[in-house]
Amino acid sequence: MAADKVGPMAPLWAIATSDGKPMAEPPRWALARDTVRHAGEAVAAVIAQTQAQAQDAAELLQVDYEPLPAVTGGRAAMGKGVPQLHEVAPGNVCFRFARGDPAAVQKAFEGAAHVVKLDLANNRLIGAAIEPRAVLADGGTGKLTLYASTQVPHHIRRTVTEQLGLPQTAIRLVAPDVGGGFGYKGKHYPEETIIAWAALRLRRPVKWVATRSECFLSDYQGRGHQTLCELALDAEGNFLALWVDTVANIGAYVSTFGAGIPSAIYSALLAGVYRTPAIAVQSTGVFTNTVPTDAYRGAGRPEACLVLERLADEAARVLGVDRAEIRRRNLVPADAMPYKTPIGPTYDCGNFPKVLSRLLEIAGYKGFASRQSAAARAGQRRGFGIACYVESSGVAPSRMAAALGARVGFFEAATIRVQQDGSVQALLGTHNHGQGHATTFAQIIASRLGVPMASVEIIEGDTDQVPYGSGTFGSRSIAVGGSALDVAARKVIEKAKMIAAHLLEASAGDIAFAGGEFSVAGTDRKVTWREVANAAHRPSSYPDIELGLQDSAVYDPSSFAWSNGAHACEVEVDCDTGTIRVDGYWGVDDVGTVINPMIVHGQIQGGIAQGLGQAMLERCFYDASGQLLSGSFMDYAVPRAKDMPGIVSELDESQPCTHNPLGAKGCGEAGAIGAPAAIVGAVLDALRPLGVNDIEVPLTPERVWQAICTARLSARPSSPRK
Ligand code: MCN
Repeated sequence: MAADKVGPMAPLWAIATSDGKPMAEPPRWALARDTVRHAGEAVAAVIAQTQAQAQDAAELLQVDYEPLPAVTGGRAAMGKGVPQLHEVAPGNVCFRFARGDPAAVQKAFEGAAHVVKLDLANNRLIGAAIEPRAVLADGGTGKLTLYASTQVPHHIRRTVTEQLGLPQTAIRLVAPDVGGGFGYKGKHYPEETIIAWAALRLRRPVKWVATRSECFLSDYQGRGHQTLCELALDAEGNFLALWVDTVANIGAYVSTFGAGIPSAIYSALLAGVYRTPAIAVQSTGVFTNTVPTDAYRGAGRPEACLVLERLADEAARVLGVDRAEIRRRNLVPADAMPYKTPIGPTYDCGNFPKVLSRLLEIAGYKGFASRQSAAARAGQRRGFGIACYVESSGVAPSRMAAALGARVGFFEAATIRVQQDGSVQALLGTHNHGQGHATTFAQIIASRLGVPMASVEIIEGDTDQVPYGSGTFGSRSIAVGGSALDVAARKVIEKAKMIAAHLLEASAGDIAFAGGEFSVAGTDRKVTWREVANAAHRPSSYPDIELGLQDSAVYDPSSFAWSNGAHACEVEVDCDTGTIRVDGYWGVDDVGTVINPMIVHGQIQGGIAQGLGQAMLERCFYDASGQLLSGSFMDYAVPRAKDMPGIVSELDESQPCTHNPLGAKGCGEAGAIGAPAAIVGAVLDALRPLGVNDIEVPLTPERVWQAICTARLSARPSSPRK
């Protein structure tokens, strides 16, 4: 590959550091050269006719490794005398990112009646989609078709062709059903380049499918923060200022969006739903001998939510105020919208107090105290947790993203092609991998064009068919892709009206369109959608109108779509074993106008399952030498059906997004954002009477049991022997 001058893997997001310097961007090759920096970094590719042959051949490879010292923890990697991963990154620092107003924060802290502090870990997670990653490159004798399990086909075509020194037109990238992605399949991987290069070299198809073990070792992981945070409050419990210092363990290299998540995306969310007048955050991206981290469902938002909600609970504890009440006091009121946060973004709409009130109502918060006492009388520990969140869905306004270092535009393109029989093909640059786009996008077309849903075909995931696209991540498909589709549909209707006007011998301005029929206003003269589509394809009678019926739109949002919500859960903790039973889970989510409630509920439920996994079960763990100890499902516990509570989920549609034509805000990550904080809050609430005020996530039975034992031991009267 070096001889063929295959280029390095370039990240698509480069953060400007707080001292104005570019972030450290050490070269990363598809196959390691000289130094291997994390377990799972590929050193060789073996190509054979069968998998068995390839495995036999791989076993013949002899790699002379000289073991080097490793560092795997984010904070540890910043210490003195630790191994340095890259010459270009002294102290293993990739970037130092700062945002907000530290002077205002300092002043507020000086005058505060109370300050609460926490040191919080946000556990590293492994994506674990049902199907592993796979790549197949075909057509080495002509144009290469690269089938890849990616969420971002156009971005991957661009990065692979850039590396191979080819024009983008030399590769057709097709991403069919990919078996789940959760963000980590939305990034560029070495195998995409290696397989494409090998197929071009060998002039025959080459295929690679990861084993589950390879997935554990080499799929990009998520989260991995360690955060010191402090909240200043006045005597009445009003938030005055927030200070956050996060170390983000970004792994051995900067992956595709790996630098943007713990900096630009995470920091923008630190106002949350609250009116905190002064906020300052610094986030340091640190290289370690672990697989790179990147977006994983929520990507920066669950991390911000956990910081804010844990601080809110801690403030309630210290001030002796009810946890719902302290939140109520500090929520941004609905009449303050549009609300400019002190950390940058402006929320266009949202009624946070209404959402929280409704949540507490459906979760029966008023009756919780008596449920808790009844449980205590029976020797059980019961707790209730609350988490409020905002989500910057609809990633991203290209101008904002560019200012924050993104190297790609995040706009979306949609094309609508009407066939002669009136059936419709819609091509979108988004990518469906479990979100139900074929249903919801068809609903949008059907409602706009008045055609049956069954006659609509949604085409995504093929760079030769779809003109451009940013793909699917950041809960962007409805807010950005759906909006592009809406704009394209309006253009198509305008053209169809001209054809209808011709057929009805009227002027286009007099044509009304409703229910799939075009009529001349004030008359009973009408033509159907099908007749217009047919006429558009019969080249005879209307010289002024371009034939055919299709149009395209490019939509670049002017802002994020600010989804928000409040989640609650009730748990019972078994103090003898440390096991947690989640007895109830409630969510009220504002995702703006809902296109398909069943899909939205499903998305929220899936997100909650992942949030529960983060809170209670999942822990990606490397030992000090850099070996991954959680390298299989025997060591890494994802939630199973029996772990899931029944979920009561309500949608509040009273606050449609004001700047996109659908009024829709994203929902794909909502559950994963609120659930960890709600569950951790509930468990700590259950254990506070025992003196347990903190447990590191995930709250595994062992950790919970140890925290209980430690609290009990320290609560014992001191020994008479002393
Ligand atoms: N929707 C709706 N009305 C709304 C909002 C959304 O009907 N107001 C519908 C949309 O039309 C779409 C679905 O809900 O069918 C999700 O839309 P959206 O919130 O825009 O999210 P995306 O489609 O962009 O999906 C991305 C999001 C992310 S970031 C991750 S990670 C994730 C997720 O979706 N990964 C998933 N959901 C997943 N679901 C499955 N099954 N598998 C994954 O890998």
